[in-house]
Amino acid sequence: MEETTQKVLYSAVQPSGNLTIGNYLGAIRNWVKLQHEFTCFYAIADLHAITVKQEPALLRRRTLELAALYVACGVDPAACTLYVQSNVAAHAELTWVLNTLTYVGEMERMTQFKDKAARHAENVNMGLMDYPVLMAADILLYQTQVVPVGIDQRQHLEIARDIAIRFNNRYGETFRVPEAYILKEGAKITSLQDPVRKMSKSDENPNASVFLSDDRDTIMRKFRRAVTDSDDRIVAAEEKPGVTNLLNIYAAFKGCTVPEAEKAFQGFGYGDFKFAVGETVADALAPIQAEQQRLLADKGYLAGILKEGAARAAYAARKTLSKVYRKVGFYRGE
Ligand code: ATP
Ligand code: LTN
Repeated sequence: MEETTQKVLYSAVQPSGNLTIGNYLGAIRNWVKLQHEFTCFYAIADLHAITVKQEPALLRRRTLELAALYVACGVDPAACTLYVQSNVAAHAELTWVLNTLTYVGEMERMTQFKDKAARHAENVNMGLMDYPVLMAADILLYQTQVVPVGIDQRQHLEIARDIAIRFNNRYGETFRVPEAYILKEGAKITSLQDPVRKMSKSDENPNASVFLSDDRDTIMRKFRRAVTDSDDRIVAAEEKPGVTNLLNIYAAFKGCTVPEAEKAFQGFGYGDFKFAVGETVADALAPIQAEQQRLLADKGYLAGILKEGAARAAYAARKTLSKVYRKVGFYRGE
């Protein structure tokens, strides 16, 4: 990776479950397009993942699977910095400092916190509440300008900006204030069963989400069962969330616009439409799945990439962290 004046871009996904086509279209796929335009840091957010209960062996396995998936999707480890969040201590260290600039009340108001606290009522831990501050630390450590995420993360981005501005006001210019980068296509893929809700890796209904690991039969079955509505028009419209979602998915995988997708399905019935969307998705995922398996067979290669990524990330992060420690008045020896 060359040192240039390219803008810095940061993003991450949690290894907290099987990834869905929502994660792919909303996040990872865009990373690939952006990796040559920006200086990119792509992380596997395992510190975030443990804010809900994880099985340790599974977390470790999913971390490696996610690394393989990034690469299989086209993230080029030579063009960007790909690493595991917990391998860079600066994330936890900066979080502590930023915590002192963040108010309990504003964390309690975060939509994702409220949702997750309701879903995991038995485990509303401090980490769950602190999640946005850790995410702010991730972003701010690298002097990030651009953060490509799905629309559900917008509120977290706002908080990261607020914290950066607050720190800069109190201690002097230290952090760059990041911008969200939310692409229209794929920004919000919704559940196949309840198409007003986002498609989520942790949905209890197995038919609601299409996973990147699903085989062709499973994908076809899930699309066959996808909720549409009672008329038979294949158009995107607010009152037709199911059909709109399928059109969005189709357009995103085909690389066409939604109006083009509507045109392609003129005269189709819902059955044939859902079949065609399923085929498109299965065709797009097959090569990614094959490549992920190939990579997972070579653990040494993946370990090497992650080790090098962590070293590069740690170097960049340390620069910002040292500055922060100096600004807040920590004794640094002399
Ligand atoms: P969980 O449902 O377990 O909370 P998640 O599916 O939201 O997790 P994350 O790891 O939190 O997954 O998110 C990874 C990235 O995928 C984020 O950039 C997020 O905005 C994006 N993303 C998640 N779900 C969708 C979706 N349905 N549509 C578009 N983007 C999404
Ligand atoms: N919370 C994010 C994952 C994440 C992230 C980040 C995204 C952790 N750290 C920094 C962008 C920038 C999510 O998508 N659920």
